Amino acid sequence: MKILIINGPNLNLLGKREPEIYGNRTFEQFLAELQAEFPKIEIDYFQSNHEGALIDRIHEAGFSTDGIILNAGAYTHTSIALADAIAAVPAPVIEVHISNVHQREPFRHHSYLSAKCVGSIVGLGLEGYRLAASYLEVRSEK
Ligand code: CA2
Repeated sequence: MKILIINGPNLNLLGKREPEIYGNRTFEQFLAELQAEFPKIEIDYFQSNHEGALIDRIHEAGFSTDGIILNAGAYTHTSIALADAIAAVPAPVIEVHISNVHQREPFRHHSYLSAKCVGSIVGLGLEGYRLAASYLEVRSEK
């Protein structure tokens, strides 16, 4: 079984800035833990600050993996193009947000992506990625 975690713009700064919102671990540290915890899943990781690069990766992984965990960062709230990419691929996509976007500014309350995703996990910190991986593992066994 193979999944891809995709992080969007500014998430390369995780663990380096704004720890009160996003925590103090880098994603690379967290990913190593996740890979150890799910030995049956090949977990790949991609981060980009560029919308087109995110779309290209969704197209690739959407036809070659058992699922995508996507935190599209601020593109969540702006990108019809990303929503179209999610809708165009057969792999299930789980939307994850580290912070509780509904407790933040009103412009973060709407996601163009949610309706195209299998489900969304928000506000549970990095734990959201773990829960999404667990869901995809259970789903692939059905
Ligand atoms: O809560 C999330 O996961 C977000 O997707 C994070 C985005 C934000 O625009 C979304 O509304 C919610 C921002 C990512 C910025 O990441 C940083 C991480 C560390 C330091 C600075 C920014």
